[in-house]
Amino acid sequence: MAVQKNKTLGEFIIENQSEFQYSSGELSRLINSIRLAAKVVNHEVNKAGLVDIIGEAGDTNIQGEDQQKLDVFANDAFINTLTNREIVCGIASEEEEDFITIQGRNGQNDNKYVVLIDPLDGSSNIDVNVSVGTIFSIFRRVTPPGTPVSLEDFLQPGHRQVAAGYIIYGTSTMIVYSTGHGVNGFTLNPALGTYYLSHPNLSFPKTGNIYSVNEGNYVHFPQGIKDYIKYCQEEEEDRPYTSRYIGSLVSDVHRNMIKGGIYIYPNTAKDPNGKLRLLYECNPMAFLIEQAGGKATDGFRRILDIQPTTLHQRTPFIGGSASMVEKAESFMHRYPQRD
Ligand code: AHM
Ligand code: MG
Repeated sequence: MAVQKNKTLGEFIIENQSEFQYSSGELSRLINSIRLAAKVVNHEVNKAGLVDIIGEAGDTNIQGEDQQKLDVFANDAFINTLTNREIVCGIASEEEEDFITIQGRNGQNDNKYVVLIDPLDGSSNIDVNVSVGTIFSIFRRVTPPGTPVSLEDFLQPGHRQVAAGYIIYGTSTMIVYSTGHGVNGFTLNPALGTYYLSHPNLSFPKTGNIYSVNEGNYVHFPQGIKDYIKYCQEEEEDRPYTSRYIGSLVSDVHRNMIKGGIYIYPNTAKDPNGKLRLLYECNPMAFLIEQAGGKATDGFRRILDIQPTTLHQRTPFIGGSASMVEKAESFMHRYPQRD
């Protein structure tokens, strides 16, 4: 892959600002803020292994400050950064029951964008030193600027996203995002604290040989998914496929985007709508997957066309290389659609 040497995320944002549909610099500043908050969170996530030395969440640290759980820390870091800079008019987070309205200093907020965020996805992986991520989704508000945001600003179908992305805190820390003009990935040089364009124009291979699903739940899966998993395991020219499941949506999708593969989190008997959240997990990942040439569905509907009805609603999710997702859908369609 020919990568233009040394292009930083900051330079990239400035150079590509004119691509944004309503270019006023606001979206650029917003992505810049996310980049900064991600550095703060990255620093903290990197210290997670020292928890026995510097103390558990709930303890008091050496400076007399209370230790926070990392997902709470990440939530505060993103919310504080976006709030202090008055860069958005509202935020919804996996960690907050209700959306947050951001007041401007003069009591009025003229910003156009709302952000929906999962500050630390896959946080159960932290204790065992496995990659975690942050996922974000950005919409233009539908209510008039200057008025307080309302629920309808957040309950927009995913195809209206103006930008979405994730941060992966892995062997390297990366920001991968899209403003609707393809997907680009930037890797953090921790020595300099600078993100460099490392993965320009990321695109999902049309097909692949990796399937990612928590097979421990197999007995509870819909019959269509069970049949598709059997198909993945059959001995054929290009099969059986390889099974890879990290249990961290960002990491599993990131790997599949580079290598080609499918990620599945279906509905189960226990969780009739699956586990993943539509607004700050599935929508932004589906936006990125589509921008990278892949597909994302709930088995019957395009994820980005689902009209949300509640902030924390869940949805089954199948996303990845287009031809693999189409194949999985074809198995789902052999059985009646769930309600
Ligand atoms: P979380 O938001 O509580 O971290 O849950 C979301 C995560 C995804 O990152 C991951 O793909 C999935 O849950 C794993 O769930 P499971 O352990 O049921 O396979
Ligand atoms: Mg999550």
